[in-house]
Amino acid sequence: MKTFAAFLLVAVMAHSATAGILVPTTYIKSRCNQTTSAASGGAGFIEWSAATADNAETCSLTLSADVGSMFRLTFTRFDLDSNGQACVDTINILDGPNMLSVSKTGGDVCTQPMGEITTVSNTVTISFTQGSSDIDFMKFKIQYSVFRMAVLGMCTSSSDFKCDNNRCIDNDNKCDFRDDCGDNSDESTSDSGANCADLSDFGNTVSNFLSLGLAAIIGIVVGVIVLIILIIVLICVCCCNCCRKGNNQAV
Ligand SMILES: *[C@@H]1O[C@H](CO)[C@@H](O)[C@H](O)[C@H]1NC(C)=O
Ligand SMILES: [Ca+2]
Repeated sequence: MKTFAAFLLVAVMAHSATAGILVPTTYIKSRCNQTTSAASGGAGFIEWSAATADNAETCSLTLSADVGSMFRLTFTRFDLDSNGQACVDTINILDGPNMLSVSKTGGDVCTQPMGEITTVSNTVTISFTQGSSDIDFMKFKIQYSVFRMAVLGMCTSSSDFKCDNNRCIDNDNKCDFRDDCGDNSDESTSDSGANCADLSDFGNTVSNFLSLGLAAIIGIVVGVIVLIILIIVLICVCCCNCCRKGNNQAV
């Protein structure tokens, strides 16, 4: 059972690594003032720039999804620059043409992310003005997911996963350690839900092992090594006996 849990962990990590690569990061600066399409049910990250030190530059990026789709945005990083009184970097988010959230002003809020943002339209625009010229390009990171609402309790696409909150997301975004539904039901371990692998078994095994203490762990490790050496010696002895027998018969 424990080996199985370890196997599952490796499988899940391999899956999420691939899923992580498949989820694209779009840099606003390299798509300055452009519109880019977002796959229906898909997900990705938005960042300001791969690396830059440009001063006082404004760029916006519009993500456009199929009609009927909506966006869920959360910040996984938020670290705008401040001059002590106000944030010198500005981030604005528009739902279709409507301004949704604007950067707060005031010294200490520049590192406090805006809450979760859910659009009602199928386009979202992120506009950013870099107010300072430092080399810090890690200003913010937005995780987005595109979802549709289920119709009569059903998702329209067979490759969709239905969240508990009636949103439909792409199956690929299930069990990838990111909350794409908004209620985290795509990461649920329950059989009737997303049925993601339960890693707590493996965690318990590891913590039980570590709680044994150093002496016990060394004891177990030495024991295992001795056992392996014994097995190797036994195999060698057996082989030698067989060879001798074989040689004797040949003579
Ligand atoms: C993008 O739009 C902003 C604001 O409308 C403008 O100030 C900026 O010069 C534009 N940048 C480019 C590269 O088009
Ligand atoms: Ca997910």
